[in-house]
Amino acid sequence: MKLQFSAEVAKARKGHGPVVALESSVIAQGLPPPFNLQSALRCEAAIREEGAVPATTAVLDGELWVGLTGAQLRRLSKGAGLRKIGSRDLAMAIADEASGGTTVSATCELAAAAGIRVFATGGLGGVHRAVAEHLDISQDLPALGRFPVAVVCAGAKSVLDLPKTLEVLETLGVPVIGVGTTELPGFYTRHTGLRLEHDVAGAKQAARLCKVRFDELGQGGMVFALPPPDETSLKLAEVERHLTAALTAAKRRRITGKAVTPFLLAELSARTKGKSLQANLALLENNARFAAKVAVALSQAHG
Ligand code: PSU
Ligand code: MN
Repeated sequence: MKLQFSAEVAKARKGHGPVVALESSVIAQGLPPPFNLQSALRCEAAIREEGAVPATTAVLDGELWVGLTGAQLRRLSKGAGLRKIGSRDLAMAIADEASGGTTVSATCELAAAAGIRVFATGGLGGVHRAVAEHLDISQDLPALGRFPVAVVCAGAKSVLDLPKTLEVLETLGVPVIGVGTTELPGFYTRHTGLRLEHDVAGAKQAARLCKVRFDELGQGGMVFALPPPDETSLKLAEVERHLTAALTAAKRRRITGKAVTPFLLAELSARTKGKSLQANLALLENNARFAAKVAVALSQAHG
C-alpha cells in the first residue's frame, strides 16, 4: 500500500518513536464546524503533550495520508465534497482521486499498513438498533477483527444496540477491555450496565496486552474502552429519551446506510442543546491522551 506520511510521522517511524493514529470521518462528517477543527487540533495537541506523534489519516486527492499538516486538517474540516471513507470505499476513492474522512475501519487498515499499533477515536460503529429490519452493522467491527491495532474509544456510540455490538465483537474475536472500569461505557454515558470480562488499570498494562496480542500471538485488533469524562458525560435516561426521538426522525426522513450515524449524532446534539457535542469533544481528547500514553509505554517496552 502506498502511503504518504507527514514529516513528523515519517521522522517518528524512522526512530521507532510512539505514534497514535486518529480518524478523520469525525472531522469531515461527525462534528460540525468550527468544533471539528478545534477538536482535531486538541486531540493532536494532547498526543504531543504525552510525548507521542499524532497521525490523523485521510484520503486526499486519491492519496492515502498518515499524518496531516494544519492546512490538510483545515481542508477536511470544510466538509464540502468530502466522502465518508470506510475500508470498502478506499479503492474507489483512490481511483476517483477523491478526498474524504476515514472512518474507524479505514483508519485501522491504514494504521496497520503503517505499522501503527494504537488508534484513538470517539466511539466505535457497531450493530444499529432494530438490526433485523435493515441489517445495518458497521464495517468497523470486521475491520477490528482483521487489523492488529488497539482502538481506544469511549465504547460504541450510544445510538447503537450495545449488547448486540458486544456479541458481534466476541464472534469476531475482538477483546473489549475496560480502562479503570468493568462496565462498557456508552460513549455519552459512563454507565450502560453491560459487564466487561477484562479491564486494565492504566496505560502500562494496556501496552503489555498489545505486545502479547500483536507481537507474540500475531492476532487482530482489540478495543480499550474509557468512560467519558465525568463533567460532560450525560445520564443514560436522558440520552435514551432524545435518541428515541432522533431514531423516529431518521425513520421518517428515510435516512439509511452511511448517512445514519452522522444524522443521529447531529440530531442528538440539537436535542440535547449541544450537551452531547460537549461530551463528544471531551471524550475524544481524553481518548487521544490515553492512546498516547499506551503508545509511549509500548515504545519503551520495545526499548
Ligand atoms: N465517533 C464519533 N463521531 C463519528 C464517528 C465515530 O464520535 O463521526 C464515525 C467513525 O468514523 C465511525 C463511523 O467509524 O462514525 C461509523 O459509521 P457507520 O456506523 O456508518 O459505520
Ligand atoms: Mn452502517
